[in-house]
Amino acid sequence: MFKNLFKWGKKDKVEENIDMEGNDLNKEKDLLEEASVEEIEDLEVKLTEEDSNEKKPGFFDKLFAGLDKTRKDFTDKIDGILHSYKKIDDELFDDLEEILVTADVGINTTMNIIDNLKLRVKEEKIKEPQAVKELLKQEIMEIMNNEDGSNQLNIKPSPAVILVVGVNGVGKTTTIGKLAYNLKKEGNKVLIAAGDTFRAAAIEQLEEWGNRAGVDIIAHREGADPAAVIYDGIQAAKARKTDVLICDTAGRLHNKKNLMNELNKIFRVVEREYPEAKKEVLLVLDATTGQNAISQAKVFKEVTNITGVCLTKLDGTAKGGVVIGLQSELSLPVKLVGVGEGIEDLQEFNPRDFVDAIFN
Ligand SMILES: Nc1nc2c(ncn2[C@@H]2O[C@H](COP(=O)(O)OP(=O)(O)OP(=O)(O)O)[C@@H](O)[C@H]2O)c(=O)[nH]1
Ligand SMILES: [Mg+2]
Repeated sequence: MFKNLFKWGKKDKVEENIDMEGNDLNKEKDLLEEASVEEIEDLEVKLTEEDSNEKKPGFFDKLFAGLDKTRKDFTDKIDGILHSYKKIDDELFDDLEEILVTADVGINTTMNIIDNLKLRVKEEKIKEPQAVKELLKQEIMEIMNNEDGSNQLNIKPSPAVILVVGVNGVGKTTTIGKLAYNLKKEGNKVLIAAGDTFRAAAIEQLEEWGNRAGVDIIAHREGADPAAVIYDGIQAAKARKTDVLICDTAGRLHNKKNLMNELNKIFRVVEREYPEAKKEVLLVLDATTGQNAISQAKVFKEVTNITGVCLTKLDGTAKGGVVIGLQSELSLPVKLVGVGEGIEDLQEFNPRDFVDAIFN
């Protein structure tokens, strides 16, 4: 079942073996091969069962505030354009098209939206430029519509395992901390596996988040085999009857062979050791990178079966339109959005709320 999720056959498309910072990853490959998955070394289990008393602000308020820049760049511009026209003509549609493209909606999606708009304006005999705004909102809503509930994490019934993947610095570790916190608050028993063993600092950062969220971490030392960490995480999750095991992974450049080998090995361990668990492969993307996030998603989609996306840093960007492109152009459901650096700044994604927030 799980093995079908991953298209191993395509991994040989990625050939280089140097990471983003130019490090030779063959070194780590050797390390990976030395350590067998069954080897349990330096198992470090930290128990922290503190509960956080922090108050959770309203869901929509946070999303609304987080999307402030996107809304300004997007809706304010649309309002400006629509106000400047006395009648609906091709030029108006060209201007709208430009706004959508610069908001990182994606060319194909933009074309679809504009074509549908033109059709509706004609069919419904709409004359007033301002009326186009509501139509545009409806079209965007339509294009993002996922009524099958695929925007929700597929983690019920428990147990579940969430593998968090993505390139350097997109916000994987931060997202894991926030997600662990949210899931725990919802009454789940949560465990985190520190699968990014590339840097000692990565393990420490995750431990810090684990402390904040009041969730235990399974970690090995720096340089250990990530698959062995995940193996231990699974054994601990089983022993403790954990509902959700969240696994961090190293974030070196996505199109490098060694990273794919590493993910491959992790996936095999999960498949073999935890067949009964629901699986999510969550790709974390940084919204501020706009079309680059879309490119990363395409590459990851080629080598693994991504089941959902977490789009981070929506608070710091006007590129929130990238959500629309991901959902419609790549058919990748956005499941979570990061709207700040705090522990409460991760939200479940709901297309309707999103469109409401950017069209407010
Ligand atoms: N403003 C904002 N910052 C975020 C968000 N999510 C993550 N960050 C910040 O992004 C930076 C990188 O986050 P990490 O979680 O370390 O990213 P990573 O993907 O684990 O990075 P590597 O482990 O180096 O691959 C940190 O400074 C985070 O605080 C978000 O939703 N909003
Ligand atoms: Mg990290």
